[in-house]
Amino acid sequence: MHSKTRQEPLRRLLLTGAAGALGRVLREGLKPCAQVLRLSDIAAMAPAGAAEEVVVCDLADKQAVDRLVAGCDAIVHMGGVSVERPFEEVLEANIRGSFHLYEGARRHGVRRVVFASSNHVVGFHDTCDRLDADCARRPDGYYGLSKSFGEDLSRFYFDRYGIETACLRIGSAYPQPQDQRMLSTWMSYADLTALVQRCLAVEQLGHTIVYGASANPSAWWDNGKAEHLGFVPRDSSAQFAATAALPGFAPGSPEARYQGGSFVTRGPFETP
Ligand code: NAI
Ligand code: 15L
Repeated sequence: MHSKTRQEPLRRLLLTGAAGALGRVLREGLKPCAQVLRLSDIAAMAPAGAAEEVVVCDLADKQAVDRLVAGCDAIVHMGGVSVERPFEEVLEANIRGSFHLYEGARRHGVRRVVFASSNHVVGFHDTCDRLDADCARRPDGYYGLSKSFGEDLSRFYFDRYGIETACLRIGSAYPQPQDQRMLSTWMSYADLTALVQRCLAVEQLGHTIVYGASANPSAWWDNGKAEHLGFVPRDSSAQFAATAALPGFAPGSPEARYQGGSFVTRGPFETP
């Protein structure tokens, strides 16, 4: 049974990563959720439209993030390094960046965050495993570790300061699956948008971990412990299974064995 939803739109909602692939989708999809949408990224964004504010900001800059968060009621945090990269890059954008964001939320009275975590927090689980929100975390690289840190960070800020967070362990959010693995991990843009909207609207969010996937036949993840969100995916990868021959990993390879796919063998990026 999912909790009631609040009727009033937020006054000001901050969306980080607004220049990114998912940020550009949510820039449109979140318009009904707030009177003003504050859009931020380290990269240039399209000019502000009606009821929008555009702020270029490096998440690694604590003072800039503090100014960015001031005046916001909630945050959808999509910004940061979004693939497996050297630790130093991940440290600045994702680990320091999420710390700066939560410190800003604490200082400025933000009460809710929707945090873009990732399936790579559990990427070294076997593709035969079916996972729920309480499974052991098995990060599959520095990127997955940074998202695992974000999940712990947000839990701490909930337990200590009551700031609610939904951690979205997003699978593969693209217009359509790009390989066999994505028949299990795919999430449509419409389902992603609906999930973020639910996380903003429910009255009781607490600290929730939810897997971001459409209603795929070969799903690996169980959202039974996130039922209070009332999120019901409408799309499914089944529509793509029989079409073009989607590439797959070599049987028996680590990429085929583990849920993280190609991430499990990237790195270690040794610098001379
Ligand atoms: P993306 O790479 O297109 O967008 C990320 C944005 O963050 C970029 O526009 C980039 O400029 C910005 N950014 C990077 N470093 C920054 C910094 N130091 N300060 C401020 N902004 C910075 O990634 P995408 O695909 O849009 O993903 C959005 C979020 O969702 C990311 O956090 C990613 O880790 C997460 N995610 C995405 C999945 C997907 O299938 N697209 C799956 C799982 C998680
Ligand atoms: C992620 O976390 C990445 O941000 C995205 O680009 C995809 O690689 C996705 O995981 C995936 O596992 O397909």
